[in-house]
Amino acid sequence: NKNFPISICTWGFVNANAKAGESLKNGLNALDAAIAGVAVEEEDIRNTTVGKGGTPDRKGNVTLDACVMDSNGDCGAVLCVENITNVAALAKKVMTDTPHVILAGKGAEEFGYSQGFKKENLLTESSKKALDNWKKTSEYKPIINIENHDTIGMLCMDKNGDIAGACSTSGLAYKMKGRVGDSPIIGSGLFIDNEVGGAVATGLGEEVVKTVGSFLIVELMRQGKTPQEACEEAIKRITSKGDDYKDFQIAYIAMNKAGETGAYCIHKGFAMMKYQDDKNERVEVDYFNKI
Ligand code: SD4
Repeated sequence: NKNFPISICTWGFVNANAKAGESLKNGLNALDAAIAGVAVEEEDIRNTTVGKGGTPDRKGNVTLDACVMDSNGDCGAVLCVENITNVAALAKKVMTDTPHVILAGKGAEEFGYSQGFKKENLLTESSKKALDNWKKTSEYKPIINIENHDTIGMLCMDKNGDIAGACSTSGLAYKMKGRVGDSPIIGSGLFIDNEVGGAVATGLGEEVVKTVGSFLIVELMRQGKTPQEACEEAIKRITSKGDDYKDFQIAYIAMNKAGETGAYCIHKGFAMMKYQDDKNERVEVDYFNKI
């Protein structure tokens, strides 16, 4: 099938998506390609919303959330992990090497070291300065489209047509200590059903969790909606609740079993990357708030 392989990811993460797309082209399976893709951003300290260099909580701790889901319906997640960069890979280890699906905090970290993950300082000097600056007002307000890149969520379809995904984030800047968002919550930040398709989310995690966004999108696709229609419906579930949506961004991307993709968000400024037919393209995504 000429449509395979395919890789899509949130925001303009060109290199991450190229890494996943090329890995798929070289025959890697969907799950490992997605993990390799998100690792590019986890390791890039210039990206202040994922992995090393991620923005800390208000106490100065960089705490990461990630999950993965495979085409056979297995999944793994790590919540609020410190000192380990490649948390999507760690989430896979939880899936493959423990009897559990989720590990949190110190337990996840210790498990990581036992699996050979390196202990690293994730807090950069510039993040420390930015935190000191933030403390002058301590105003907690999610910023719409942080530097036009944010949490990385990735969906891959490999040469066999199997779909898997990964999601990795440092969460919202200056969150409360211990806060966990949607990104490591299976069904909210990511969901895959290899018979139907997959979806991932980025944006204000609290609102994604309340509507179990990614699971919702996959179920809507199961009922016959295209990925685009399903993403639009999931955004409308949120925007129809009141006017609060004016102050936060949420974006979804989705892929179905036929290799069709879709994406939708609340506010202008979100893009997704799409690798298909050997091309890695940036796709500007349509949005709800047109005024
Ligand atoms: C979270 N969804 O922790 C993530 C972060 C994000 O725009 O995507 N921010 O809520």
